[in-house]
Amino acid sequence: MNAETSKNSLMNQTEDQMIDEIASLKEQKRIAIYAHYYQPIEIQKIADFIGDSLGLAKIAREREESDIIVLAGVHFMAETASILNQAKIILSPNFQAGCPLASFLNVHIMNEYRAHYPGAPRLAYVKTTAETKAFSDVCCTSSNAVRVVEKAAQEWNTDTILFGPDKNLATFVENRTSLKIIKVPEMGNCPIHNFISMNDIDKAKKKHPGASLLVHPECPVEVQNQADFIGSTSQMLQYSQNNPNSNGFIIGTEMGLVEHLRWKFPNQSYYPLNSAAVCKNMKKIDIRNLLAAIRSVGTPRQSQYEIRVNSTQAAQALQPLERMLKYS
Ligand code: CIZ
Repeated sequence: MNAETSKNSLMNQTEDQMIDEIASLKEQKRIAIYAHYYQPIEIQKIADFIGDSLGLAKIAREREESDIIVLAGVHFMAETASILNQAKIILSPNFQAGCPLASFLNVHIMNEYRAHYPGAPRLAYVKTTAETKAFSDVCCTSSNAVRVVEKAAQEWNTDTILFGPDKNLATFVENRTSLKIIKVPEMGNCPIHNFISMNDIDKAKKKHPGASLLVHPECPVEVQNQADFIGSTSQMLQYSQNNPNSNGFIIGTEMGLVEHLRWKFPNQSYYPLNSAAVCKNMKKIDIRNLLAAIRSVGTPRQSQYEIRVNSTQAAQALQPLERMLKYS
């Protein structure tokens, strides 16, 4: 099927037909679909694995059954999967799915801060480009940031850490350690989480009295301070399973996680802290472009969907990721 025929046939198919075709093609071509918790729920429902970025990258490393992975998530997630799985083919259904937070930090900015704090380790949150990771000493995710920072401080024998790019996660870490956390840059933030406000908490608590408030550490610190629990997506999921509350849970993160929890745990009640917390980049992946990526496998069009971090950069970026895995 050439590109034009493929496009035309996609335009004429219903969503159910496309989902059936995805299911049969991924069997035939031995392709695995990995989806982040922030993906549209219809993508999560057809995925082989759902998780946070690190969880997905680790599964890709452990699983042998497929050498081709379609990563339904934003660009840095596909890059991370490529760094950790150089022998596998990683496809992204939409190269336009970027991450505004990752754009806050680059090698030039890191270098400027480094000049002021030459002995401090450079810590890159997982929401960074492969290039930034390659220029860092250690990576972290929102679930292991505190532990990783403490271990890095010990290894570098310093009390100062260069931490980028999320200022709210940096404050979260700073408040839980006695270390000096330098935000690189000062104002880096995820617009979806940073937009969640105290007003949202007032409204949600009035509407759902008695519900537990779970928020992501990328939310502003005043919002974090009101929470019953602060954690990453997978930690929020775990918390709600370990601490059932008949009055439900108010979830302070991107809407995809709320939809995931409602789907997987229908006996509990989950309410968004702000239902406008929708990452438009995550939602750039849809059934149509996912099918187009899967159809491309084994054709000349496959290269249009491939994300491959080159081997030199991957080897450099692997070190901070491996260091994180060792620390956490
Ligand atoms: O690590 C991830 O996937 C992100 C970006 C957030 C989270 O809490 O899972």
